Amino acid sequence: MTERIRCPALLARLKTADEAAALIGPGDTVAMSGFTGAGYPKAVPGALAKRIEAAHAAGQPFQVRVLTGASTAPELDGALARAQGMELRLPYQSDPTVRTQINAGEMDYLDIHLSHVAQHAWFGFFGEIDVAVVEVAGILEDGRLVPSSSVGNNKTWLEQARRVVLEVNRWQPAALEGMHDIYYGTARPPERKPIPLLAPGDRIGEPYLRVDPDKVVAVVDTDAPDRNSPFSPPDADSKAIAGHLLEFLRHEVSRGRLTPNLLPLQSGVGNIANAVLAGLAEGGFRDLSAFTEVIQDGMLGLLKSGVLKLASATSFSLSPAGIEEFNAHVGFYRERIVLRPQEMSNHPELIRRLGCIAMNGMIEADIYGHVNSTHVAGTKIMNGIGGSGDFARNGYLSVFMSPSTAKGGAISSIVPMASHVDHTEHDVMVLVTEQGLADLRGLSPKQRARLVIEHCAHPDFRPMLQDYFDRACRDSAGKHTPHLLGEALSWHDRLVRTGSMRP
Ligand code: 0RQ
Repeated sequence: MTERIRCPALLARLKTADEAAALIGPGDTVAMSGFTGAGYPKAVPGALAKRIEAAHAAGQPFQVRVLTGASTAPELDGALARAQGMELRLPYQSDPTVRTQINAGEMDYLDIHLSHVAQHAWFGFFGEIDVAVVEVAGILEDGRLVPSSSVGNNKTWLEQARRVVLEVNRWQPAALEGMHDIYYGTARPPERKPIPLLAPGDRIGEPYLRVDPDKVVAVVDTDAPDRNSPFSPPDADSKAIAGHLLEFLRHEVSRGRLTPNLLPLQSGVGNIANAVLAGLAEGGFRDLSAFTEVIQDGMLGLLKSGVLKLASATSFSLSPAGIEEFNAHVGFYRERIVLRPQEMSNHPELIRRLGCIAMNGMIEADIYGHVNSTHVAGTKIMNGIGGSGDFARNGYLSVFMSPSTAKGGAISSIVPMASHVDHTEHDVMVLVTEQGLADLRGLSPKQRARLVIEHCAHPDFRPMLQDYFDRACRDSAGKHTPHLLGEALSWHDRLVRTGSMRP
């Protein structure tokens, strides 16, 4: 244990998870580490959930407000939600119990651009942060912290919280030490200066997190794995989507709009994103770079084969096989991977400067190119906007991808009017489904609609979309973005009433 906790003053604050959870009270705002199932605290949230359940059993109210980096795991989100312990949650989440409670109106949820979370905390928009619960991979003799498998908002949580609980997880590879780049040059407006990062692999900060040791009220020793679920192989639709996108990128290279090693890639998480990465591996590309949020198994493979020369992210979300691969070739990966705070990995200034190629999933797009990433039928949250807005608004290219139908063909992902808009027509450049790709750059709304219907819609829904568009062009009051307002959301209304968008 002293190997990981080398600071005597902090070693003296060693406590059990139950003792640490006892320092969190009803109504507290608790900021936790964790980003896409990596680097979240493994023990204190469960102990807190038990306390909350005991309080509820005794008829006492007990809920907390929970802030994180992004999604976590059943041990955190799942445990606290099952205990009815969260009054409010922010930002991105993907836990089924949390989702159910948000959609039942039992929990407040703030869905915020991931790059905004830290600064909104500095600006005081979330009120005071009572406690930070942060997983680290180790503590140095002088009290500085070796970050864990994700950085997320930890720098901000450690700075802003009144009390700090550290979980030191011996399971995290010791070799993580030195891979992080924590930039301490951020300031509030009007004192802000340019961020001196000019290439995806630049190191502009320091490898450790700072914490005021006087604020640390507990140090908890853990030895538990990240969520690290294995990936399923890409299905036919994902492969088709990846194929269209790769053909488009090759076309852009042939037109001289991209160089053969493209521009820094940002890739979302999930099945389609994995298929795109797998496609890049087979597509003849070399010496690419990634400026993204999450490093998944696929990226390790690309680094190893030389397709990618380096990757910058905020989180390291690997399967058990990925962890094994990383540990076996630590020396190689350490030189090619940088993990940063999410306000840097997702920073609009950096994404714009580097000219990222942003590739993200969507729930639906409408014929004019507005994209809904978050809400089923306009009212039910799926996960959240995550970093898709940070990258789509500021990237050199913004691509959104989805199969053209969902739920066995009952739902069309291309609709007359998006039932919720996360990315407006002004931020969306390319739409891809397994049917094809629509390059919307430089087109007016009506030109975009023709292309989206023809290239992206499923053949079962294409005639209905064409009919809607034709009648809207004829009967709409305004002819710039023609709509039939009484009918525009009728597909979603039908879905809610009958379970299908089909007539
Ligand atoms: O539901 O699992 O119950 O079957 O949505 O859909 O097709 O597997 O695709 O995993 O890429 O997720 C937009 C949700 C797509 C994701 C979204 C249902 C579908 C299925 C998943 P089931 P797929 P994906 C980087 C960037 C926002 C955040 C983001 C997302 C489930 O990409 O959360 O981009 N994006 N972050 O059945 C009803 C539709 C539907 C639908 C799909 N039109 N209507 N249900 N589904 N389309 C990462 C971070 O920021 C951390």
